[in-house]
Amino acid sequence: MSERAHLNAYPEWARRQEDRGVDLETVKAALWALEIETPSWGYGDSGTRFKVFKQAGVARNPFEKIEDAACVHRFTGAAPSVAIHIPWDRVDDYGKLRRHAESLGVRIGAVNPNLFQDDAYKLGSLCHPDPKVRRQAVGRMLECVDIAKEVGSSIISLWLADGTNYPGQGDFRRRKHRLLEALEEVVAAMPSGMRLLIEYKFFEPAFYHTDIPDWGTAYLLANRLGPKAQVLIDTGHHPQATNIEQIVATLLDEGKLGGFHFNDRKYADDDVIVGTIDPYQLFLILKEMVAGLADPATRSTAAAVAYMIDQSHNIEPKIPAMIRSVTNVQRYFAKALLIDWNRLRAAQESGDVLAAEAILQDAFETDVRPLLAHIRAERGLDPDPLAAYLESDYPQRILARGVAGQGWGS
Ligand code: PSV
Ligand code: MN
Repeated sequence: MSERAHLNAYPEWARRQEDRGVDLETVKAALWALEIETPSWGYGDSGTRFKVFKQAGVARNPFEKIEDAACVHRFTGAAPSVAIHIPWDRVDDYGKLRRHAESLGVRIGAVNPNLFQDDAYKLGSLCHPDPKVRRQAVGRMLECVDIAKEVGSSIISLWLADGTNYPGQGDFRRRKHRLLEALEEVVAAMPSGMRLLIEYKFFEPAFYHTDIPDWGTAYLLANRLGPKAQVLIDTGHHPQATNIEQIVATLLDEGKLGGFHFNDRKYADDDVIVGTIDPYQLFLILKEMVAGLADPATRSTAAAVAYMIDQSHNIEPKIPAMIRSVTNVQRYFAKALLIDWNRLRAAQESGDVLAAEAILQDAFETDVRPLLAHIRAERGLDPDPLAAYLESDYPQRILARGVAGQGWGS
């Protein structure tokens, strides 16, 4: 059923929610405050380590990737920024890239230094035993700081692929010291207002150890680096069954949650569309954000959290996949906004385990499609962004690009 059909259900839906005491104006404002950044690399060709299936119409350069990101924003109204990856998105004139984005109604968001594809990084980058290689990697990060200044971005987002393949190959503590020293230099070069978000991942590409494997290590580094550094949670970067929402709550409470990379997975870091495998987990993560936004103690940290998509669409069409990702995050955020917090607190305080759990289920099970269709229509958007995209001339128009998409490493 098209999302459009849900528009008619809104008046009745709204009455029911208001009867429950929901303040719909607050819910709507919170929904539009949710801005979801899409990644430039999601508009290029990507694949698994076995095969990149090239698609017709895929963006051929950073300018076209931004055009596609702007298209996602035009249809969803909720994705006003695009993350870039250096060197994949290296251009001669970043002012031109910035103006290009702005002319299309979007802005450039997080700048991601890529420290994993140069031959020099075989044994690591910022943790490499050779100071010359470390210098090269710090240089890449400083380049990203300059790019961020030029494009008007306030976020450097670091995923460090460093690690070792065999016990004994490296010295954990020495590598940690090198990493901290390198990041101290980067943070010192960042202007005030710019943040370094430190991502962690417990495996890949190294087989034995990873230098920033978990949130504890990322938090430790962020703490040592001071207020400009925070942690980034990529939902696909945890061992199975990790309680990610608890990590969200803890980092928020410590003022150290900086952002998310959303994606979903069944097995490892699959990078499939957020909300397609474990929507309840996404809801529980966003519940912690809703709680954090409501609490004066965590509000400013929560309000500055960057919500970013980090996915790799290998077999599905890129732009529709991105539209669905954005609307999925909106959907589960909307459900989290409907939690009856007063009843939940009362159930928690009185030890009513079953009631507390049922209150969350009640919000999760609420069909929010009438609400989302309505707020889009109120803003002059189509209630069904994906259908509207497919009916537009954009999918046809981009076919003129041919099968020449920019891909990993190019
Ligand atoms: C690594 O798996 C990661 O999550 C990092 O965020 C990278 O920037 C991104 O994927 C794209 O390779
Ligand atoms: Mn990521």
